[in-house]
Amino acid sequence: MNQEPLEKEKILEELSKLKKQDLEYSDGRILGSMCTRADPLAKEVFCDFLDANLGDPGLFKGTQTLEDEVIRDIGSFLSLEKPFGNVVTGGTEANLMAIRAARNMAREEKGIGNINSENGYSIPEIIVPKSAHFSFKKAADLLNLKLIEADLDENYRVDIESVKKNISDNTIAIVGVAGTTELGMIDPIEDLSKLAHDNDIYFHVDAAFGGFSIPFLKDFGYEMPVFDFSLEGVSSITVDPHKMGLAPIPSGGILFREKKYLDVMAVKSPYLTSKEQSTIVGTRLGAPAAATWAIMQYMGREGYAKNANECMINSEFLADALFKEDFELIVEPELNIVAFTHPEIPTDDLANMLEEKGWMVSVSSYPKAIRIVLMGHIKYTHLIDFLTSIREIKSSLNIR
Ligand code: 0PR
Repeated sequence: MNQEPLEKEKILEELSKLKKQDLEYSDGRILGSMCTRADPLAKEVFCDFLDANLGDPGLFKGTQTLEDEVIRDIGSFLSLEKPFGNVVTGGTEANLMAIRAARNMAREEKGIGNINSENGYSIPEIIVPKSAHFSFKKAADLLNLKLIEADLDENYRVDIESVKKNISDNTIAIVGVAGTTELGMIDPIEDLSKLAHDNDIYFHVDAAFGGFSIPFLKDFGYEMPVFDFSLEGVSSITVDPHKMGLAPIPSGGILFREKKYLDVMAVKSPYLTSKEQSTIVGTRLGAPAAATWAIMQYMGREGYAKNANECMINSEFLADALFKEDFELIVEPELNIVAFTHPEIPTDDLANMLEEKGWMVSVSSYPKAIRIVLMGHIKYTHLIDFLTSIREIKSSLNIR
């Protein structure tokens, strides 16, 4: 730490040097991220709300209204007129809140996880697809739950029979994913919802990635399965503005069907302007809610539909082009993620060769494949350049 205060110019100069080491979304080289470039309007609004604290909402009533309106507006495209929930830091916190609500609800209503003189203590269980995001591992660890991973079918969607088989007296929640992290697949949410409802089990849908595209792709005639609150078994949905919602980081969304899910995890906050708090975070920045509100107004349903459609068109183009270059697609892209392997090139080697050429791809774990997330910052011209690199790699390995 410097002893003497530094001058502003010197500080900014140092910052700019380090920022130059960061990649820019607009270069089109970030191919494995679900986040994207923040819109200038969102950046401006974000800075304007940098000292608003939603942890003490009575002091920031305007910002609280913005958060409420964001949640209400997200509910409007997820078939829920009056949702309850929060703008949080991202999908991890949203999933954690959902599982915490489920855990507390099951404890309160069914006594699951209570110490009981007859049965002793049984650990509450959650059933998630094997493809679920690792945030559920954190949730299970933090909340002291047993995590059960259900098998996937041949298209990497959860196998409903495997979920059914794993239900026990200690099941406190079932999770389905609408837009899996690695492949962008949509689980059979309708079947899961029915299964959960019939068994009186909390059902959470993780639509962190798909939530801001599936509803809008329907407007363009894409056939998309139902995944939202119109299904009576769905208790909560994660949907992240900082992914396909184009909001700046950090902005996650958690929506609950009923207020009781917030109430069951509320703790008293007697000396604050709100007397109870259900969020995990205490002092809570208002800027993400305000910036998300602004970008949602700015995009409108039409803007989101156009963005989602363009991402899908690019995904289909890339998938097609790779297929013609003899790559194997893991699945037909259901959302804007393309995952592929080459029969003659080990996947890690291919990822390294692409990185040497400046392409930041990611490698999926199940199955192992190169995984490209086609966010809006990736344009057609970037894909043409990418395919040129792919051909160069093939020819350097004498593959036709
Ligand atoms: N649920 C799903 C379905 C997700 O894909 C993710 C994250 C989460 C929850 C957790 O969300 P937060 O990371 O917002 O807490 N999916 C991406 C992933 O882990 C996030 C990401 C974004 C990773 C940008 C890398 C990156 O450059 O792959």
